[in-house]
Amino acid sequence: GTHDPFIQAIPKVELHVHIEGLITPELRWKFSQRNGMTLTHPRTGSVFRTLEELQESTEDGMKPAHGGRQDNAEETLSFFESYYGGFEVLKTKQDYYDLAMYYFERAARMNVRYAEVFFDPQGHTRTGVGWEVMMGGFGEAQREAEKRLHVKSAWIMCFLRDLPPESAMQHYLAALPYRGMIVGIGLDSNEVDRPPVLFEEVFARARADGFRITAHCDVGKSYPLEHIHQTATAIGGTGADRIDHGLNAASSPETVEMIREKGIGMTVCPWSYIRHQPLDEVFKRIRTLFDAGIKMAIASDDPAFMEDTWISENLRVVRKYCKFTDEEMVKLARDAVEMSWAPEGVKKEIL
Ligand code: ES4
Ligand code: ZN
Repeated sequence: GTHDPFIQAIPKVELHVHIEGLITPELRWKFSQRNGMTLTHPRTGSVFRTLEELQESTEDGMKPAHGGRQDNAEETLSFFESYYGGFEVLKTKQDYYDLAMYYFERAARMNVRYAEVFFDPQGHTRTGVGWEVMMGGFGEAQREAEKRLHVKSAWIMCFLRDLPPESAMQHYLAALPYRGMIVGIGLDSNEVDRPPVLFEEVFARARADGFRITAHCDVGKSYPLEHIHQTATAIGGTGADRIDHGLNAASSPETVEMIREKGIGMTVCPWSYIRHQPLDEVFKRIRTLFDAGIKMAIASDDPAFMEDTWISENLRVVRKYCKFTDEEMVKLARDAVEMSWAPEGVKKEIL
C-alpha cells in the first residue's frame, strides 16, 4: 500500500498473526516445487499444473460465495480449504525456517519490534510433520530475527476447535519440551458449534502450567455472545487474558463493561471483517469498544488471504474509518505493548 510516515514510525507490537496465514499461492508453489510435490484440489482431486491454476482456485478464498467468481463456483475453495492447503507443502525444517523468516523480514520493515505469532500444530502433525522439524525451524528463525533484525517474538500455540478436545490435550503435552518458545495458548479454526468451554481441560492445565490464554470469537461474523462470555469469564478457570476479535461484544453494553472491568484486551483485525460485514458496522463496533475503554491491539490475522494487508494496512484502515486522532493511534500502539505477554524489560524498550 501507500507509504504513511506516521504509521511507519510507530514502534509496533503484533499480537494476532497466523504463521500459516502468510502462505500465498506463490509461497505454496515454491515450497511444493522444491519438495517435489504435486498439488491437487481438495474436493475434485484435479491437479494444479501451474501457479496460475493454483491462484485461480484460491484468489477468492475469503469472499462469500456470492462475491466470488461465478464461472467455477464449485471449484473455488473456501477460506479453510485454502488455508489448510498451505500446510501440505511444509515438509522440512528449512520450510518452517523460511516461512518464519518471511514473516520476520516483513515485520522488521514495518517497524514491528515484538510479535506473538500463532501456529496450529495439529494442522502440521496431520500432514506427518514432526515437532522437531516444526519447532526447530521456527526457533532458528526466531533467534536469527532477534539478532539480525531486532524483532523479538514468542509463539502462541492454537488448538483447532473443530478437532476433538482430546487432540488438543495430546498436542499440548507433546509441545511441553518446547515450552520455552511458547508464551500462550489460543483457540482458532471453525467456530460453528464449538464453544470455548469444550476445551476447558486443556486451558485449565495450561493456566496451571503458567501459559497465558486467548481464544478466537466471532471471526468474520457474529457467533453466540456466549462464546465471548465463556472466553472472558470461564476458560482457564477465571477467563482468558485476551480475546481475539470478539467484535460482537459491542452489541451488549453489559458485555463491554465486563471485558473492560476485567482488563481483558482484544486483538482487532479490520481486514478480516470487512470481507464479510458492512464497513460502517465494523468500524462502529471498533469505535464503541475503544470509546468504552477496552484495550485493543490492531493486528494482521492472515495477510495472504486478505489482499496482502499486514499490521500497517490494518492501522491505516482503522485510522481512516474510525477517525482516530494521532493521539488515539498512539493509545492503540501502547495498548498493544501493554496487552503483550513480553517480559517487562522488552515492553519498556518499546514504550
Ligand atoms: C482462523 Cl477462525 C480463523 N479465521 C481466520 N484465520 C484463521 N486461522 C486459523 N483459524
Ligand atoms: Zn486469527
